[in-house]
Amino acid sequence: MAIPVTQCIIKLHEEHHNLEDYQGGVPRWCSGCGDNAILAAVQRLCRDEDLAPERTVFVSGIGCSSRFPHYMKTYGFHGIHGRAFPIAEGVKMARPDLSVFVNTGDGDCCSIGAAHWIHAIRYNMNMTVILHDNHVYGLTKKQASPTSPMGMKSNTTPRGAVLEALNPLTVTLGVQNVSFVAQGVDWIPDLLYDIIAKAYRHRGFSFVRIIQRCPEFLPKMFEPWLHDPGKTLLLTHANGLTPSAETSRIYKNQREHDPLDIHKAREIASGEDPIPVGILYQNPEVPCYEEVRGAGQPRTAEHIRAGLEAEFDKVTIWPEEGRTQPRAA
Ligand SMILES: Cc1ncc(C[n+]2csc(CCOP(=O)(O)OP(=O)(O)O)c2C)c(N)n1
Ligand code: SF4
Repeated sequence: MAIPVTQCIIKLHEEHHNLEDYQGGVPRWCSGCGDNAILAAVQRLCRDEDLAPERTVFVSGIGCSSRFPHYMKTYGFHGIHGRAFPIAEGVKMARPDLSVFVNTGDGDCCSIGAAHWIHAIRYNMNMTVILHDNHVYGLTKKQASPTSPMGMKSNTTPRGAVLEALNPLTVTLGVQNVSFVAQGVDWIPDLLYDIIAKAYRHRGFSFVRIIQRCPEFLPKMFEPWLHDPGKTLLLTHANGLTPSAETSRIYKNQREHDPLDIHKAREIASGEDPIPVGILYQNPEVPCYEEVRGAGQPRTAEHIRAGLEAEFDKVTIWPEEGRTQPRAA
């Protein structure tokens, strides 16, 4: 029997998601916190990509930024401090078909989670990683983080930070198997969206550092960049970002940069003033760990039991005869 046209239209409409389908709890972030802009960009991306909420997972560690999964109406895992990456890797290994996002702060990723971060880059599992870099520990009220600039006063550095800041972009670009590195700032929403969208569409570990304002503890930190568009270096390329005419009218300081060129990417990444914004590096050829390992194969209870038995047999000391192998059947 033919389906009436009106029913077809209703069905199509039902299958398309709108912004509300991704909006979870009301954010508790301070007003003016850059995390709000990141959340808006990500929800827009989910809507535009029509991601099925039940097949999308946001994983985080601990921190203000790590509250992100609560504000998404998808699956989520608000993990433990610094451990977002291994949790996300486990999810991806078990269910490579899911869209996996990681939200992590500069303390969460670059301090307590640094070892996991380095290995996650090398594993190159297909996930979109958003580093909310506000240069400070926000949740625990203003301690210095590894990305705090030298001289920054905080509760743990009352006379000013004495070490040069760690640069998350150059670190990521220095690890084997790096496949995607980009940088955005929370106060240019259209570029923020374009960068996160590029990252999401990349097959592999997409690392996006977003310079994020924390008006509560560092209200003046990014003021010079907010007031002077010339202090932003826009990276443009046919394989990277193509800014709109409106954006180009404001951000005239532009540089053509091919994201395939890792040497230039490293050089650009080491500059912090002007802040480079755009796609620094992308190599779609790097293999993903979950593909190399054939993750996500259908496994029955019998498969799992047989695998466990085989593992246990390797280390079993059989009491009679001091055998270490089961008696042949
Ligand atoms: C094992 C452990 N150590 C320390 C803490 C305390 N702690 C919670 S969040 C945090 C830092 C958060 O800073 P960041 O990752 O930069 O996120 P932000 O709050 O700035 O978004 C710390 C030290 C903890 N929860 N667990
Ligand atoms: S303390 Fe800073 S990082 Fe945390 S919610 Fe407030 S503005 Fe955002």
